[in-house]
Amino acid sequence: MIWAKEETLPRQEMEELQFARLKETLKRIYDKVPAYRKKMDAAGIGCEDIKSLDDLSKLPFTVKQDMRDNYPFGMFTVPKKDLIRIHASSGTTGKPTVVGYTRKDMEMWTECVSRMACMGGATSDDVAQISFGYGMFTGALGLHYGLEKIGASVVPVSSGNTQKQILYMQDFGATLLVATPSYALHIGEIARDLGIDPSKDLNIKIGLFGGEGMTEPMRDEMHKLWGSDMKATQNYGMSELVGPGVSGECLELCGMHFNEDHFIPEIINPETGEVLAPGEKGELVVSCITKEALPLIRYRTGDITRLFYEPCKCGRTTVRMENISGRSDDMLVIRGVNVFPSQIEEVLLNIEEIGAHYEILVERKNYLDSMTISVELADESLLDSYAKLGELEKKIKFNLRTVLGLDAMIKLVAPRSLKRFEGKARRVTDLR
Ligand code: DLL
Repeated sequence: MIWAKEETLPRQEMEELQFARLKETLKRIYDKVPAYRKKMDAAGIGCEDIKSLDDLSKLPFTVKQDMRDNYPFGMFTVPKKDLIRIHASSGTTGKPTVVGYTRKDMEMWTECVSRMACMGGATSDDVAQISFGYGMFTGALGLHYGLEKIGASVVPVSSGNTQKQILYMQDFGATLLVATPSYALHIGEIARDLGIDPSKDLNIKIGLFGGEGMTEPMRDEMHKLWGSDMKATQNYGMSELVGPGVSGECLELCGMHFNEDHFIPEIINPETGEVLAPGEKGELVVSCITKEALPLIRYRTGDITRLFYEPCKCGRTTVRMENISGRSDDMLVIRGVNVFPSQIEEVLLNIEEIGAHYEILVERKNYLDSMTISVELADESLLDSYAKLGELEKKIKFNLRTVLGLDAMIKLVAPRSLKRFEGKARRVTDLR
């Protein structure tokens, strides 16, 4: 089901709408946010210089550091009393990034999430178990409101306490699961431990996943565990932009549809800042054109992807974004070779004998970078055969070398011995 008519607008109409909204937002930011005014003045650009959507590229970027420098509310265009919700995301370093919503922002956010839920196959008949952590993370409350709006029955179970999650799932007859892909796999594993086969004994038919990437081999793992008929879709968002609801996959599974009437995407070369042509891969930059409290313009997400403008078979005309292949800042440079953890995941998960969990450790030994990847065996019985383990290790090394052009040390470990995550998985430790 297509939730909103804006998802099917002809391109010209969409662009006219975007331009009108951009102009209005820009003027408001220039008037209300001193940090923005300073940036635009320094770039020698005024609101009147933006005469078409093509001129968007003349505007300066906004970056995470701007949010930190103006912590907590300095980038907001409304007084604090107009906010009805505040969230924050904590990075690994520095101050948290604070985001806020007016009542109108909450309506827009809810609308965007309702769209993505419908794209993923949700309807008012679904019983939706939300296994994102409730709290300052935007994932849980974002999905909560969007799913309620379409009339689904929401079960706000939050993350953790996995056995109880499974009990609720069974007893309430949950049909839809919201989680990070890594947590969804973990819930499935625990269910199996309890003698419950998720694909037969549970009734989850829809997985709305997001908050972290799900490579295609990981989606295959999801199907193996939860059933081949599960509709497992990817959903993208970022708290600075709104939270979940920026883009989501439809059931054609050919990229995530951007809610373009609210967010304008661009792809840039992360080194030069130059805007790239449709189809080219680079860093996603997003302008919020309908937000009241925190309408960031040309925000550098750090996420690497590409955009496709051809209309989709599902009937939506909105631009589609390829699965994120990494972040410009989680790129590992190992002995001069650029490596994204998602590339490693693709290689590993395509090897049948190993499971969906892995850990990457990067160290510097005697001035040389070294990478050790711990990989779980899918089946315990392999542990008994020294020869087979040796062969498997060779195969993993060979496949990694072919794709990455890099040698890695491989540690094969017993099934279920690596750490599991209830939220976003943290698989890389860089000790350099
Ligand atoms: O993760 C918002 C969200 C919640 C989206 C739930 C979808 C579902 P943050 O915590 O601010 O917001 O983290 C944003 O997470 O820049 C990406 O690097 C990563 N990310 C989010 N969704 C995906 C995805 C939420 N589907 C950061 N694929 C982003 C890959 C994703 N990466």
